[in-house]
Amino acid sequence: MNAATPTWPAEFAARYRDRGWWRGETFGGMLRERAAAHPDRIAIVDGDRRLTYRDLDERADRLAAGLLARGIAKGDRVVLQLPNTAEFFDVVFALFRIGALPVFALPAHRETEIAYFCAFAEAVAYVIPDVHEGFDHRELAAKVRASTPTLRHVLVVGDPGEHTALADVTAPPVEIADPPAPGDLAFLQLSGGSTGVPKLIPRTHDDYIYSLRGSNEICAVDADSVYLCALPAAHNFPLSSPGTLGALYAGARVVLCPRPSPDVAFALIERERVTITGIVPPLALAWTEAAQRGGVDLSSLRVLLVGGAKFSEEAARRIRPVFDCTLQQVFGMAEGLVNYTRLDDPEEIVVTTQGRPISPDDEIRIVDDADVDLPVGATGHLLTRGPYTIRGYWNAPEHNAKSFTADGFYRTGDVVRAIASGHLVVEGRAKDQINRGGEKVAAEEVENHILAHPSVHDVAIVAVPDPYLGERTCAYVILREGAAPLKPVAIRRFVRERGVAGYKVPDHVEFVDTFPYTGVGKVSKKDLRAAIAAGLAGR
Ligand code: OOB
Repeated sequence: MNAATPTWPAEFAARYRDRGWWRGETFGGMLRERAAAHPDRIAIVDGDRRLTYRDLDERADRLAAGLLARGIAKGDRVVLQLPNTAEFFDVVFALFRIGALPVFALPAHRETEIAYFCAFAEAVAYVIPDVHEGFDHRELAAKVRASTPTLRHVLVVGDPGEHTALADVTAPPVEIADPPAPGDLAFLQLSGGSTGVPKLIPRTHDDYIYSLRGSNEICAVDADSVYLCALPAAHNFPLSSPGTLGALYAGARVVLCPRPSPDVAFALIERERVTITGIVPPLALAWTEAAQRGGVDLSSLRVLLVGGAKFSEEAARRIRPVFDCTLQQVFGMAEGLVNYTRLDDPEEIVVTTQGRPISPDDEIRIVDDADVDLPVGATGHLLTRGPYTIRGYWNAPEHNAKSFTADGFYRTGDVVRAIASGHLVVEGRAKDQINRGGEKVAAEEVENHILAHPSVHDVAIVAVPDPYLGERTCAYVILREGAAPLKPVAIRRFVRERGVAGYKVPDHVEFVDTFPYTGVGKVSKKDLRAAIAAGLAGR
């Protein structure tokens, strides 16, 4: 890492090693070891395809050799935008072996986001499906390639069109001259963000593998587990909590679910005897309703993890009776800290809290607006530091100065309280972000898109409560003087046509004459939210 990307100070790194959290493992080595220990066990199930640990190991080796032959080298960034398919793991492990860094884009991202990731990360390659959910990623890739000088390769799973087929990149395995060390970066994850553009989260082999090991222990994942990857594989929750990588670390089986709807997911749970999976609260609601209708055998399921957004107590109470399995609430963040309720926690704790940290070395501070620590039980801002929480974003010194304290605590932007047992209850959020059922929308990012509309004078994006998603987005728009009236759909279309992920398009648009302003002349989102709740914003 370089000066612009802070890492753990030497004394912290030494402590995390001494205590056995960082054990000097790498992802490349981990797969090699599992493949040697049980080559014929199934690692990945993707539809009718079943890859053993030996298969996955060999595929990673051949692809690593092919990528090296094309000049992709240690430290290079590769934007990865693949759905839940076996190739996702081929590419990830091939890059891990080389020490090139995947940048984990989501399938929903579109041209604006992808062009930004490629440019900001100075990516040398972009890996895509041909067509996914009706969207042709090859066209998008052609545009991004034309505008990104560093981008030398577009690799396509399926029909490559004008680009290169991933299947043609393989080569006979070679010895990797300079493999990554355990303390090196493994990948860049995306931040949910609250700023104009997403930030990149640098995670190392050592720190991430520790979070997997800790998660496996807490969720009782072992070699006999079967993990269903129902959420987009690139997201931190299904990747590591305990997720697909946790399952592979344990030598368990990963079943890839192309879509998380109950019909698709339940059929796979039944067919593959899935024991554990992780979903966001809106899906938990849909799954609970569907499970109550019966007709499928979900008896193999032992643990249902729910997180990414606040899970209501009422919905949480229904999980055990309906699924006859244990609920684990997960409150995590791609920046690091992950909290789980424990398998042996009393039901009251499981349904009313969002869990406690993985590590005894996770430091938690709950502070007021002036960074003063509050007494236990008081609600305040959550700050955290620990063996798998980053000390800074990738190449973002200005953000880092705001997002981290001088002594390295990450400002999560979450407002929480702790109970005596150390379990945290998420009470709200101080960051300017909307949590749309686990999908994070940075208000400023969408506001900037809307401000580009020639008729728009000002805009504020706020969350409005929603029974299903928890929150939806509402754009309050002030038009320029003299501008012709617009319909909400015109704003929504405008945002979509700027090439952003669909979940960022505002759910509602309201035209108003003025905003409530704070004392210093900033739009008061607090007042705006209150006005929405009272049904009379700006009118
Ligand atoms: C997970 O990661 P991100 O990076 O997409 O989002 C993190 C943010 C948190 O700071 C918090 O605001 C919110 O998502 N959040 C929750 C929550 N879990 C996450 N808010 C309330 N209750 C929860 N249970 O979302 C993520 C990463 C790893 C595991 C699970 C979730």
